[in-house]
Amino acid sequence: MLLSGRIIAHLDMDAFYANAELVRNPALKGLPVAVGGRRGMQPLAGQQFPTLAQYEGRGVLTTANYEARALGLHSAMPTMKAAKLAPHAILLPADFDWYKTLSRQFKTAVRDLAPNVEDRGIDEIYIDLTEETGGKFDAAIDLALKLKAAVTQATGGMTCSVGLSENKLTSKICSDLQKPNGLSVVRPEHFQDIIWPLAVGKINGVGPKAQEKLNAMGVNTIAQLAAQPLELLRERFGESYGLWMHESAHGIDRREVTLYSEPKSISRETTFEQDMHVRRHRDNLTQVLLHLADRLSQDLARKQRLAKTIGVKVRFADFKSLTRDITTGAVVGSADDILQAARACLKKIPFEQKGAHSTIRLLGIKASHLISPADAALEQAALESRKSKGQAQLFLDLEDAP
Ligand code: TTP
Ligand code: MG
Ligand code: MG
Repeated sequence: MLLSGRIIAHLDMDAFYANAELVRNPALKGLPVAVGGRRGMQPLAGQQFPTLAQYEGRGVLTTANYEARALGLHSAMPTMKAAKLAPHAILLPADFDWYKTLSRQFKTAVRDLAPNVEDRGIDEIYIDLTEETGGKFDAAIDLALKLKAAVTQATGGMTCSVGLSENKLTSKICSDLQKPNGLSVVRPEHFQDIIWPLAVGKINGVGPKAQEKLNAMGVNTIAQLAAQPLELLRERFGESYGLWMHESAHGIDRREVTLYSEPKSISRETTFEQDMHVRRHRDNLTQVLLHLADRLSQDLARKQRLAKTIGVKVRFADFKSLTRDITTGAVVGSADDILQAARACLKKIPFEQKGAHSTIRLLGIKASHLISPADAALEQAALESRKSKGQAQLFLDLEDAP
């Protein structure tokens, strides 16, 4: 694995949900806009858009555009609190389908220019630019500017911010340094100048709890974290997390950009041509369940995964759906094991003798908490050694560091 000489970009869309609303409604341009309202909120007479002042309830904002942030609004802020700060700011309901459409569009535009993309959720990606740039930062800056322009073009005018460095960790920190519409570069020789003065919480993986604990130790900046003896960090935070913190503070991150995202779950389901009564059509349903378990087992085998959790879904005649799942404690992959787990789940569904909830129109099985057979074996071994030694720590790979 190449450790130095890589160039990795982190690209994150600016105020994503809010700017997505601006794309389809240019009249919002220049106005403070927050997303998180209730569907169906209407503008008051004489106004074009609903405002925060109209909101009552216990929701939180998903995001706010930069005009609204200037008024103090931000993601996860209780909407009522936001309404006190900026009653006249516009409040729109979230429309995830629209945001997903724009998400696909910006990712496709990037992949057309630089295909080594790792999907990190709705509004951000890592891109390995090493091949395209020969590991040269000047070339990477040129390419990053092209990527930014392509994203804006593909989304009808949305902007993004990009961080460029030798690894994911640093690029993730630095894409945030000049938002919105930023491009920030941290060459390895500038790591200490740019990154060390920042707060430890800027490291993706140092959450509020860890930050609090570090602050209590007198460690506020990344420079101060870097100055802590490794042994002390290991003692306070555990072997693997302590080592991870130490390396992070020194700009070491070996993670590669992974081009495909792991499926979180795999499921199979069938909608019946005619509704099935849970008693009268018991035999048919058993056949269907067998078939689904068999298909799911094959899907898992093809993806080389085992499941820790199996769930079932039923949709009743009145279209109400219910799911139940169980985590078996062992990993499952065979059709027999899946079937057995699915049956246990079905026992937890409150079927009725008569009426809408005695008849189903859909049956599905889902496998989740997926794990590779190799990792399953490792976990099993760790579990057994812990049992035998009593306290030995579960070995965590660096890749698993939060
Ligand atoms: P972020 O990239 O964290 O935020 P952002 O794109 O809104 O703003 P920034 O310019 O700082 O990147 O999150 C992307 C989207 O995810 C965001 O637009 C809305 C959603 N989101 C939530 O629903 N809840 C949250 O708490 C956060 C942080 C984001
Ligand atoms: Mg964003
Ligand atoms: Mg983001």
